[in-house]
Amino acid sequence: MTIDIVTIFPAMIEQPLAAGILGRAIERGTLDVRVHDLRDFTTDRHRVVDDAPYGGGPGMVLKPEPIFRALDAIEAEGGAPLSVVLTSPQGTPFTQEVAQRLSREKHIVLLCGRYEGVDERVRARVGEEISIGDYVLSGGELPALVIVEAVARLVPGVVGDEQSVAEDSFSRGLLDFPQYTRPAELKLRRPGPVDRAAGCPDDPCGLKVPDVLLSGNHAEIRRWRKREAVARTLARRPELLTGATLDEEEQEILRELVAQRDKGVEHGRH
Ligand code: J9Q
Repeated sequence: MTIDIVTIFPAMIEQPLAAGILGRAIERGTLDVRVHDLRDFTTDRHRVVDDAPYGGGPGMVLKPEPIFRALDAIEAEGGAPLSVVLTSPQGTPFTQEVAQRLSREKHIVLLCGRYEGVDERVRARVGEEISIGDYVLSGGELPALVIVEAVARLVPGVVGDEQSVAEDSFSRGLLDFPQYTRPAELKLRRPGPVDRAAGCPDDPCGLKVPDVLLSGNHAEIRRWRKREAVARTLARRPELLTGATLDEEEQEILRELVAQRDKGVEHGRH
């Protein structure tokens, strides 16, 4: 897959992409990411990419011509018409489903917007506008990196273990179950603030790994993990359960947990 990124801050994109799983995929050639400095597509001596908004007001707006020239140059290299994605707060929410759809494209172009805005006429060349969430940022560079990472992970060969990508709990619409590693018991002198959350009767400080995970009983471990994943999703992100794909066992667990919760509500607990 080829991803072109158009930005006024190429260094913000290049450095993070060189590290980790994406860096290796790029080295191997599984993924081709090309970063374009919008200033290289200006024609004036001062390489100006923005200007004051017509109608007045604060801030600067990205000028249209350098963007059109950059997109024309990228299109000329590739030959085929471009799928241009603009990162902006006005965009449709970025979800795993959107990442899956984009990962099936051979070539996408990410255009990094600015907080102050992009000349509206650029949208004639934009196929879709994507927001990664509702918060204020100065520019679309970090959103573009988020999109690249989420999309690239779904491209065959980028992540080592295809199986784990396909089975990822979030792809199924569930939060993950709790994970532990050694040691089986943490011997801390002073219980920390995190400890209250765990609160098992035999382990009030939550510093012991649940016995079931040490039992070697793989059927029971699988059941425990399902219950934890469903319970966490119900408690923290109940709206995810509407679109989740649950197997029979998970549906049964969910019915149990909901019945238990509703019984609690009836008795005045919340
Ligand atoms: C360009 N806040 O925020 C969330 N998704 C995209 C953005 C964004 C922003 C400012 C400029 C993109």
